[in-house]
Amino acid sequence: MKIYGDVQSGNCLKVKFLAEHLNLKYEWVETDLLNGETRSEEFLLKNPFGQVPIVEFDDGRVIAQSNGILRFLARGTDLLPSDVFLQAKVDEWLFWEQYSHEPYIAVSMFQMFYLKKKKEERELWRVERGEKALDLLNQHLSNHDWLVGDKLTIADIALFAYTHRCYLGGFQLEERLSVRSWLNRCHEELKVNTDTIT
Ligand SMILES: N[C@@H](CCC(=O)N[C@@H](CS)C(=O)NCC(=O)O)C(=O)O
Repeated sequence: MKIYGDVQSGNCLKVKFLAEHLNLKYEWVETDLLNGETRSEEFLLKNPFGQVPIVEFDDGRVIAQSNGILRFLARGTDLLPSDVFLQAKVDEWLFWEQYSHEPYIAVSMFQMFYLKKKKEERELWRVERGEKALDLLNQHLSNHDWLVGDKLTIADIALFAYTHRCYLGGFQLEERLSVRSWLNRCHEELKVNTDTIT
């Protein structure tokens, strides 16, 4: 299988972390966002949404949308519980991540990291919502080790991806101790380079 992605993008890193954790064989195809590679005619044939990540299987079939890819690749493993209620709890976090976390944290990161804006040039309304998302995460993790159940799931992987590098979007975790401890637990499980923790 091929994973098309940009190594700086949390949405793409989710898929990389999962593939490595499950020891899946894959070829990484680095795709340059800023040079419009996701909007080329050739790429749009694979994914009309014009975005990474995508996975392309040997038979040419393609799946887009990071959290949908996680769900597909994690099926049958502990990372996606077989219990349907727990699966729905995982989905709660996956949908929340895309609607209430990623648009604020990831887009602030995009503005600072890719567009080289200063911290004070971020959009205030977006920053406020990002801060709220991190507070909510901290609150939940103050009495849970993992987002769902008692072990790592794709909910943790999805939320870990942007949270562990949120400092790149000007967010801080110093006082969010429960998030920090959870990030360390995720790091231990995923063996991600720890120098990215704030
Ligand atoms: N909801 C999508 C979002 C994907 C997304 O926003 N991808 C960005 C990189 S993080 C992208 O490919 N941007 C390039 C573009 O829109 O042209 C997912 O979770 O996969």
